[in-house]
Amino acid sequence: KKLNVAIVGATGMVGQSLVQVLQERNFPVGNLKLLASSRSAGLTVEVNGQSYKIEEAKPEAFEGVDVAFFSAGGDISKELGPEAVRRGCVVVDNSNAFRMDEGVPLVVPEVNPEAVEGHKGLISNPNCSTIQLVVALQPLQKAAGLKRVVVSTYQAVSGAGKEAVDELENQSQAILDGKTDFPKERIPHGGAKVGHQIAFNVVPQLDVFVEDGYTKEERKIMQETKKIMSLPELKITSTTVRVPVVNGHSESVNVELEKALSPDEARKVLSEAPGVVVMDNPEELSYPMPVPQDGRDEVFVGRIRVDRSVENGLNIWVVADNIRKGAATNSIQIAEELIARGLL
Ligand code: 2RA
Repeated sequence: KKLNVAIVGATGMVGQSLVQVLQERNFPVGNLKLLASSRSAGLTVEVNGQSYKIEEAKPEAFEGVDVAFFSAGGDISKELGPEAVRRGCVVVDNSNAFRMDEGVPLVVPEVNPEAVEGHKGLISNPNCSTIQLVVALQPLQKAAGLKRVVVSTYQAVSGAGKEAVDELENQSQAILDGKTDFPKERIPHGGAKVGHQIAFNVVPQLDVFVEDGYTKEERKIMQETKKIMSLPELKITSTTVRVPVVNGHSESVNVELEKALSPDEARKVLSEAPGVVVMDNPEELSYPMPVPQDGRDEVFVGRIRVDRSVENGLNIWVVADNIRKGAATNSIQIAEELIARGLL
């Protein structure tokens, strides 16, 4: 059966990737509506040589739509998500508006596909840095039980949107041209009083500070991981860092396990896990990196080694395309899961 699909936030990086991934995966699209703010309405966007006209995102736009992918920020999701659901549409929301709400499934299909069963019209797509983390943690949890997780991220500027990508490129060029005065508006977050240079730099702040010295991004990783993995008591801490990479988030993940798991055993369970590619051959300098893994849908894991400072400790390195697996692809996989279960 063909489904009528809407994409809210169609002009953004995730919105454009959604159009592309729908095509690549042969998602059964009947009518495709691309929605955005009134500012963009009337514009056309090109994806793979095909052009689409943008319509204004407003409640009536969801009449007759079966599934809507939202990626236009939390405020739009809060305003229009319930309007879409009221009109019989299933919403897969990429914002953080509803992720921690009880009754709203937060889904990574490789980890908790069954969570879609309880949905009431709205399903949340987790934060990009959480998605790649849980895809890599789940096989370790199943094999040996997680006792504690320490994650440090190296996040690309595409996570902060197209303007942040432009800013990194413009700053880099300006610096190479010997300039010292250039815009610093998007990092650590748009709207911050002070912006930081991201070109040739590293910024240990993503999003705003929330409590106890943590940032919102760090809190998302910790809270969302517990919800998706159904491990409310999991000991987990995180530090999130923006790096001058265009696309692809990397994570250094230290785990303490309940039972011993050798690096070889970890490689085996990870390579058998859905959505994971193990890339771990130090002799050939083979490990995941954001540049070669750009454009891929899998989560790549490498640098698997023992952490001898604790009992049953392992270090792993996890890389994924944050726009695809971290947002667009995961959202579409959620809809595919709904279809497979007869829920859409
Ligand atoms: C980022 N996770 O990378 C955030 C939002 N996608 O900036």
